[in-house]
Amino acid sequence: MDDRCCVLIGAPVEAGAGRRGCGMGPAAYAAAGLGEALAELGFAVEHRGDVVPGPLRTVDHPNPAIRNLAEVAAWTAALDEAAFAASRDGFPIFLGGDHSLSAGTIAGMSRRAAAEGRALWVVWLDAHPDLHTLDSTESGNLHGTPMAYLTGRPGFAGYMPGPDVPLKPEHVCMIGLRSVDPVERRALAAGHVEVHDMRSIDERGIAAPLAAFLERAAHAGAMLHVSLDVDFLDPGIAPGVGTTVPGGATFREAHLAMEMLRDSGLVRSLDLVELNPFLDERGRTALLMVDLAASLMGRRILDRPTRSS
Ligand code: 6HN
Ligand code: MN
Ligand code: MN
Ligand code: MN
Repeated sequence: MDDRCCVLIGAPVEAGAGRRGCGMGPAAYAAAGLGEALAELGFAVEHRGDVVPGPLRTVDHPNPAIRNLAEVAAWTAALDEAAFAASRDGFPIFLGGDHSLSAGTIAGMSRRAAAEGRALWVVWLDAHPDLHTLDSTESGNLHGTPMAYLTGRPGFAGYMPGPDVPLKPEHVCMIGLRSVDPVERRALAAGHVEVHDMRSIDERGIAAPLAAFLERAAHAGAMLHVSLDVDFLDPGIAPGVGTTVPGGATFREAHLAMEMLRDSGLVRSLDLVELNPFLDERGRTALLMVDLAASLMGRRILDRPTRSS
C-alpha cells in the first residue's frame, strides 16, 4: 500500500436515507475542493469515480417498513469489493452517500485487515449508533442499520451479502451519540461497543476518551477506519444533512478528533457520509467536511486557507 496515495471513491447512495439528495455528495466534495486539498498536502490523488452497484436481486422481508433493501444490498456488495481493492493501492476516502454505504466500505476494509493478519477497528463519529437490525428498524431507512450488520447481529443473512469478517464490538468506538432508539440502547447496554455519548463529551471532553481508545488500538496493532457522519457535527455549523440533531460536536472538538486520529498513525481509510447538498447552505457543510478530511490527512488547523462565504 502506498501511503502517499489517496484513492477517492464516489458512493452516491441515497437508497438508505429517508429523503433524497445524498447522491449529490461526491459532486459537492469535488466542488468543495477535496482533491486539491489532498494534493496540497502532498498526496497523489487517484479519482476512481463512482462505484456502480450490481444488478438488483429483489427479496421480500417480513418487516413492511423496510425501504430499498435490494438497492442497499447491491451497493453493499459493490462497495465491499471497491474498498478491498482500493485499500491495496492507497488510502481510500469514500464519498457518500448515506450511511448505509459503510456496510460495504467497512466490510471491505475488515477483509483487507484480515488479509494483512490484523483486525479492523472503527471510530464511529455520529449522533446515531445505526444499530438497527432489519427486524427492528421502524423508519425502514437502512442508513440506521450498518453497525448491526457489521458487528454480526442476527437477521441479515439471506438479505445482505456479508460481512465476511464481522467487527468485534469491542473494536468499535462511538463518539457523539445523542439520538439512540430504545432497541439500540438495549443493544449497546448488552454489548461491548465503546460509547462516548454527548453527555460524556460534555463532562470529560473528547480528547481523553479518544486517546484511551487509540492507545488500546495501537497496542493491539489495529488497522483503523474512521466513519464520519455529518450529523456528528452541530447543525449550526453543518446544516447540510437530513437528520439534524441539536447539540453536536463543535468545530474545535471535530478538528481535535481529526488531528488526534492523524497523530495515531493507525488510520487507513475514511467514510464521509450523510452530506445532503440539497439541504446545505452555500456549500458550508461540504467545505467543513473537506476541512475535517484534510485535518485527518495531516493539515494543521493553523494552515487552513482562510475563506469568506
Ligand atoms: N444516520 N435511528 C433512526 C432510524 O431511522 O433508524 C435514525 C437513523 C439515522 C442514520 O444518521 O446515518
Ligand atoms: Mn449514521
Ligand atoms: Mn447520524
Ligand atoms: Mn429508528
